[in-house]
Amino acid sequence: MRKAVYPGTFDPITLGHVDVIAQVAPLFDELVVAVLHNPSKRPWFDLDERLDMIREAVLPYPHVRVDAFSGLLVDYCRSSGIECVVRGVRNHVDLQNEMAMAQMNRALYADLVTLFVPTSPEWSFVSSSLVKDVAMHGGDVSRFVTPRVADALAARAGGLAN
Ligand code: COD
Repeated sequence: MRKAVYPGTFDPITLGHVDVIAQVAPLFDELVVAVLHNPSKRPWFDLDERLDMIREAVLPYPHVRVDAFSGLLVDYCRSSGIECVVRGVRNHVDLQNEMAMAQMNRALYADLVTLFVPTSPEWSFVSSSLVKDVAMHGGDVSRFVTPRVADALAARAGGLAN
């Protein structure tokens, strides 16, 4: 069985993330979107909210499963029988950071391969941080996230402003 993991913070999932999932899902029997559970990072959305938003966004992709992990990604991969990590790349800055992570992960787990997926150009400027910033200032983020995530961002931004 060909399995891969697409790990991330997904705070929240954007259409850039969904684009990576759409490109890669057909290549594997199972693609696990794995959300890092790390409360010390103080995410906008708690783990369950992020998992629910991802589950809804990946409904069109039948081989995609959503999971959470904590600790080292390599330990999650070992215990799940996964030997391929998918990462999205938007530009040369991403590539530089991703190279270091891929090589560190490989140093920790020699069987692990990282697959870099270039984003489609329309999403190359989209990030979870920027959509939160736009939402925080009352901007329209509906082109960059699913309707459910747009609603959640507006609600959270409103709550933070009060
Ligand atoms: N288009 C395409 N790809 C995108 C876009 C976009 N618009 N936006 C983001 N992406 C890609 C990112 O480049 C990344 O590949 C992925 O989507 C997820 O992005 P984020 O921002 O949600 O997640 P990250 O980068 O914060 O995730 C980092 C991990 C959680 C994977 C990492 O910190 C980790 O593995 N932590 C566990 C501890 C560990 O093992 N540490 C050692 C690492 S070497």
